[in-house]
Amino acid sequence: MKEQLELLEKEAIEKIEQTADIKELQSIKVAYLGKKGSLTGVLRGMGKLSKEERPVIGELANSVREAITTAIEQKNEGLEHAALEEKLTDEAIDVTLPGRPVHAGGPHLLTKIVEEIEDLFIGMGFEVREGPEVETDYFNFEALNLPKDHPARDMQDTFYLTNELLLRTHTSPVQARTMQAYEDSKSVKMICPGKVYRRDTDDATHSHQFTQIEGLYVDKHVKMSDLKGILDTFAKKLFGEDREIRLRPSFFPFTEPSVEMDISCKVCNGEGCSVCKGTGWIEILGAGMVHPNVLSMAGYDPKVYSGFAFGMGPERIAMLKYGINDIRQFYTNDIRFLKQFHNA
Ligand code: 2U9
Repeated sequence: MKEQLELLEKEAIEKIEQTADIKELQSIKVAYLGKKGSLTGVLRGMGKLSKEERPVIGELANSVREAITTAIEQKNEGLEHAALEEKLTDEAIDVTLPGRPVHAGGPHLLTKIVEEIEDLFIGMGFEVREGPEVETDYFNFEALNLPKDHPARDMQDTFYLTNELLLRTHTSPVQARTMQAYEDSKSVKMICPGKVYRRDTDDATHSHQFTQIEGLYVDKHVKMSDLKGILDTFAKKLFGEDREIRLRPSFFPFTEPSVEMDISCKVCNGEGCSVCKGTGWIEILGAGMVHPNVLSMAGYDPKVYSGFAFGMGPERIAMLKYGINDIRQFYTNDIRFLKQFHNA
């Protein structure tokens, strides 16, 4: 039995050293030291030994168990350490490697243009107000001197939710609401950006939904020259100090007199080219002195109060500024188009 125990120890130690797998190591432990293990098997024969031999074999058996247990623990430690090393190398992060590019988004070009224009007018003392896109027929049309069945309504056809509710065709109702809200007629100096709707078929220059920024200044003694001053400052700040503006007579139901504002063409500096269709001028916005009907409907006495108003389309301004030839690109969310302006 002594030889058996020594052979068993030698054999166990060999197997322990050869194994490279923690699981296999576990099965070796069971195979040798387990309840049904070979060491236990040998020891079952202890009964046949003489009483002299029993303590000797008993001690040898314990030292064999010790030796095998120690060998298994050391091997296990070694294997766990090796596994950790491997894990550390596999998962080692080479901090010198460049990080994964984080694609930072950016404001949509339209948002940038609207905020740029807002900042210009805030700088001239205008407050920014917003209002509902679903409007009543009264505030979208009647309050703007467009009574029911007025032909000019056809130029601003829109989407109706009911006979009285519609998607606003301009942001003017916000100005009308603001004036109406003032019990005692107070001066109003505001701009109103926002989405507006027209029942138009989308093409390169028309979209059923687009953006507008309108402005209104109502107080005592507001004159056309005030409007011209504000518009000249706006144009020079947005398009460049070297740009000239010109006002051309026009018509809007809610302003009288009405004008279109042009700026001198940057490409040909006023000589005339394809961009300005040979005119040397590029139309930017419409404006005018607030129509007395609009003032009185809002509770302002047109003999005491006067005002000017203007309206522009940020898409058009962005298309001019960046040479964009199709208004639909603002809404089709093509990242190749949008990301061009992230750092613009
Ligand atoms: C009130 C009184 C008057 C707003 C104005 C324009 C001229 C104008 C166009 C710009 C681009 C429409 O989207 S567009 O084609 N708008 O030219 N808008 S005056 O006049 C007002 C507004 C509110 C109470």
